Amino acid sequence: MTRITQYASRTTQWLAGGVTLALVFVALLAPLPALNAAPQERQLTINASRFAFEPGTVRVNRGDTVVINLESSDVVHGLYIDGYEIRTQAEPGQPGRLSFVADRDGAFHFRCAIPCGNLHPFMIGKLVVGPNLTWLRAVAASLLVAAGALVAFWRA
Ligand SMILES: [Cu+2]
Repeated sequence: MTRITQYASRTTQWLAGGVTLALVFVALLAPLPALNAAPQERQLTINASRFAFEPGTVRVNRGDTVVINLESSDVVHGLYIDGYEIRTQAEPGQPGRLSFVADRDGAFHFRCAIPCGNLHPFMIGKLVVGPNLTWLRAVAASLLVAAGALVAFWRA
């Protein structure tokens, strides 16, 4: 090996190492919309009153087991989740409960399932099921580290 190819090979090695490290940092530090690691049980309380749900939007990670406690503060309300086709209902003092695994990505409307007044059709909330980004990032970081190690080994 001439001195120049030796130099070139060492430079490539440093570059590969640097790029790998940078990618690992990007994978780990990019802004996280949700800080939850593995799929977990999420207990959510949603309050229903004419003619809204509070909170109106709930976010979970795909794979989470979601338990919704529905409370009503005025009349009988229902909660039906589009796409998951499940429902519960509640009246004051008698909360409803719903449990499911959020196994589908996307945004799903949930709506009141029991006529509760003139604005009942507009009583709608949103369930957002996102990918488990923390988990994906951990996997990506591990793969990159493994790839970096392989490159270093192959170059040595
Ligand atoms: Cu209603």
